[in-house]
Amino acid sequence: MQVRPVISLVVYPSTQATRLRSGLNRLSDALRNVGFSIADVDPPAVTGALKLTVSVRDPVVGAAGLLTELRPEGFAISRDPEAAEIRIIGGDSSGAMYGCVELARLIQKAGSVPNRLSIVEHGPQFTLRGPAIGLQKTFILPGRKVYEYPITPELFPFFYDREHWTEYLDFLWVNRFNTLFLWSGHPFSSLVRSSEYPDVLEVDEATFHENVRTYRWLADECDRRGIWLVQSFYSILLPQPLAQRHGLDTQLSAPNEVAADYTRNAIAAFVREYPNVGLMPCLGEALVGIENQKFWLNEVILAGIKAGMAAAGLTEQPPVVVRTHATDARQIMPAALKVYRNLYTEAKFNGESLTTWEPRGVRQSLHQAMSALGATHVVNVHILANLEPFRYGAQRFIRKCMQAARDRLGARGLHLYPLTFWDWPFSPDRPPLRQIDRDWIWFESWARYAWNPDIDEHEDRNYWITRLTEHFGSAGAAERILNAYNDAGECAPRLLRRFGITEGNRQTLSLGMTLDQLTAPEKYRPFPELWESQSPPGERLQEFVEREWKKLPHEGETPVTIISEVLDFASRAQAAVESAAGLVTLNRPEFERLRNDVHCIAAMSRCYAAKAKAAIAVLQFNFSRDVADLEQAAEHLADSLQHFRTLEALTRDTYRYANSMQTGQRKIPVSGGSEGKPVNFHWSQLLELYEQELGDFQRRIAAVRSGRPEADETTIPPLPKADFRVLSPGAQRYEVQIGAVVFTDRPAVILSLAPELAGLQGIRFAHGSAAAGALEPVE
Ligand code: ADA
Repeated sequence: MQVRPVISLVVYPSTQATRLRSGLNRLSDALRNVGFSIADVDPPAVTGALKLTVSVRDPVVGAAGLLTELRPEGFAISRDPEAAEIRIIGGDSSGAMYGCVELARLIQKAGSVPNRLSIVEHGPQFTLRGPAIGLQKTFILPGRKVYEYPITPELFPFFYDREHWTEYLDFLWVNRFNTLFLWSGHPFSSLVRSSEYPDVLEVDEATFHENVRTYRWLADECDRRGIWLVQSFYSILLPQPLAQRHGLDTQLSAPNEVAADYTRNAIAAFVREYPNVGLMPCLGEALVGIENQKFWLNEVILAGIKAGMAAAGLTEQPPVVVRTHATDARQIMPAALKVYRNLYTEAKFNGESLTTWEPRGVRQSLHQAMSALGATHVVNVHILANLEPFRYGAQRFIRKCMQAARDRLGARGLHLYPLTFWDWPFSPDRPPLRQIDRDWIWFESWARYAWNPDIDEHEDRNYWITRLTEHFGSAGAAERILNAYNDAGECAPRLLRRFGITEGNRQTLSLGMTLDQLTAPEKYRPFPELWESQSPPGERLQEFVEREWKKLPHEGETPVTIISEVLDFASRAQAAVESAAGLVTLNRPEFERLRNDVHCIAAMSRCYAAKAKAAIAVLQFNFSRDVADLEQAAEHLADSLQHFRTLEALTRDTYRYANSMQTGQRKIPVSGGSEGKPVNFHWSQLLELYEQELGDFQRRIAAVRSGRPEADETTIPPLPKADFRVLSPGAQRYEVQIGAVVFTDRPAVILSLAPELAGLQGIRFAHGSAAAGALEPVE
């Protein structure tokens, strides 16, 4: 008869925290899976049993030196070669839990208990590490405004899918994420009912009960894995039933008594209902004015939390993360810290894109000022408007970003968006994949470097090669794929920071830019922080050409250095992924998708490089007035279009969209459409625009050459802007620009534009009612 090996499990202290218990369960499962039976006795009752000692800071078990080295969440695992005892020591119960999870992972990977173990993880450098999940959609709901999405099974099936949550939370656990941020505009009317406002729910009764059950379950499941759930909300948002009853808008720019009383009660009820959940208020975008925001934080949000604590008998303050978005936390925090201790601050790392590991300028100062407040400061890697929709696994870039978050910004926390925020849990691929499958390397890289951004580079590279070998079957393929990920990942950050209009999701990088946006960005509300904060020092196109013309020296990055770097990275990435192709033995379909992405990034890079060259030639023409410059520009423009065609062909059947937020908020290269009617979200929808752009440009040159130049549009100034208010119900203001939707009830967009009109405000109304002679909607 075969004797099952026995593990004698000894735990100090024997009264175990929930998270340690769940770590032990996971470890026990792994041991059982490799054939062990578990006995909870000491000394081992069975001769020859392997002893496994798990302890939290226990001097009997941990050597004194080691104990002083282990910080919270840190752990050590040791086993002398072939010795009959394995020890796991945690710096705290989370640390002991992570030790168990790590040993379970090693056992699972090896298929047996390793004979020799010597692992010391002193503890993370970033104390708070968590991804975000949006309870938000790619589109705006009819009759609703931005961020207004009640939590229902129709809108968010994933919220109710416990199997998916379990898999996802286990994934976070293994990656040692200790926070999960849930984003919602106004979660309260889907999750709590206060006795003072029992009838303002925005979901039906059955959904409400299911929501409460699910949310409680989720908070408990998080807690079991040492993960702290944090709920975000915007200010001031009201439930529609309450707003309607009081004749108020659902989004308010200033407080009033009804809104304050309701919100205080809703937050108190939330704290009572879910005492272990943290809160993350966004004091803007609707609410404006520092005084208003201070009042709202202190007198409404924090007061609501304290009322909830009193009602629930809580003595420990739930954590509150204050975002610096549409507010200035430097002015908000001092007063708040006087009334509440457990506060964190949070600001975006590179805005709503990933552009540099050298953040500087005003944004760097803002982060530093917040770090100096004494509350833990968290960087938010927010929407990735320049990386969408492609895979991103440039661990080299990510590692430097985490070093920068610590050293240049003083942060000690990471709040990470998924690559496709507005469409969780799906990826943009056609057909959609799950983001946790597709983008495992995105999450794993950030988590790894949030734990320790200083891992030895050689050891680190080997780690990724091992991980990629697990995915693609051969070390040769893995090494080349890693190179491809790293090189491809250098392109989009450089392109946006040097040529872009904004780092915000007002721009989708991969859809390209018009020549006019490159040569005359001032017409498109450029956001200087992009190149003054979220980029190393350097020159924009106009500045570069002027210096060149005047023979002045250049400073920092220039369009020309970026063009050459990006082309070089793109070619290297393509060569690397192609050389991996013959070596891949596992997950072939995913490799093919990754391969296609690398080619997409290369086509996008070449498209930008050629267009930037065209822009340089056009800008040079402004000085030289030499038609040869325009002719050269036309050649580059034609080249750029060719690369866009390649990009379109590569994405036509492989992607559902380029960007996950498909609303009128998107302006560059063209508008995302009027509310509820997404347009221009796929390359195939933009091909015509770029073809027309080239045609127009060639016609202009022909006219110049023939001596009958069309009006030289570059010298025509836009008409002055007028101040006006839109009074007609149903009419909307919009920015007059190529791609803008001109009617509220038709998808027609502006295809070309007289320069006099660029940047003016237009009024959009319904075509149907206007044709019927009325501006107001006719039923
Ligand atoms: C911008 C962005 C939104 C959202 C917001 C925020 O307004 O366009 O999509 O991300 O920032 O909350 O930071």
